[in-house]
Amino acid sequence: MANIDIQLYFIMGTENTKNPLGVLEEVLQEGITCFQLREKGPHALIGDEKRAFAEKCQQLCRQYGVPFIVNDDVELALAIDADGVHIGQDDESAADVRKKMGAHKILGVSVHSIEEAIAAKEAGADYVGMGPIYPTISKSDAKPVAGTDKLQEVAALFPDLPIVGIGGITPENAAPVFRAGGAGVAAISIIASAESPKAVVRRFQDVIANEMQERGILR
Ligand code: TZP
Ligand code: MG
Repeated sequence: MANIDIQLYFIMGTENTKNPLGVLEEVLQEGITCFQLREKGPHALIGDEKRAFAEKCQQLCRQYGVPFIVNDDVELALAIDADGVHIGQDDESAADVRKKMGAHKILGVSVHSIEEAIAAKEAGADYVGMGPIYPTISKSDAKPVAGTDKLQEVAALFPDLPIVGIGGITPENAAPVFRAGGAGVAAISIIASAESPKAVVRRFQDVIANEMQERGILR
């Protein structure tokens, strides 16, 4: 099992912005705590091009000491020695992925219920993602909007399981995720398509600092 800071988790693929490497470097500089390469969509890179792009993202993440997670593609993650993998319920089973990745890589799993959270935990997930918390334009096959209720239930049952909320999250609506017991917020479009991604990251950081202060947690 690996320790991972999912407090401000940025997710992106080449379809989410015109200048993905520029955006990534800017938000790494500004202090995102985790990055996931989620290369999806009709014009998504595949094969060698995907690998080359992944390696560029990985290089940047290393430079800033931020974990580099690959969405879905366990083989790519293994081939380039990524820090971890994030999978959904329709991907390979979490237990199989844990076996392939070994004990020390990060494994994240998307869950939507207490049952799925229990299974992910038993399979060795380091954290789980829950959502969509709010309506999203970034996932065509997203489940119905869930709000923070389920996240709150799972957080109450498993206080040691880090949960990251995802889906339509902005600095303005992020606080309820932390108040429900979330360890972090994940975002794609509000950051990737912003005129100033770093300004959005700063606004997230203000909200997070405020929420941590209210809980007496100093960073
Ligand atoms: N899983 C649930 S919602 C979502 C994913 C990958 C998309 C989140 O993107 P955005 O743009 O932050 O709503
Ligand atoms: Mg998936």
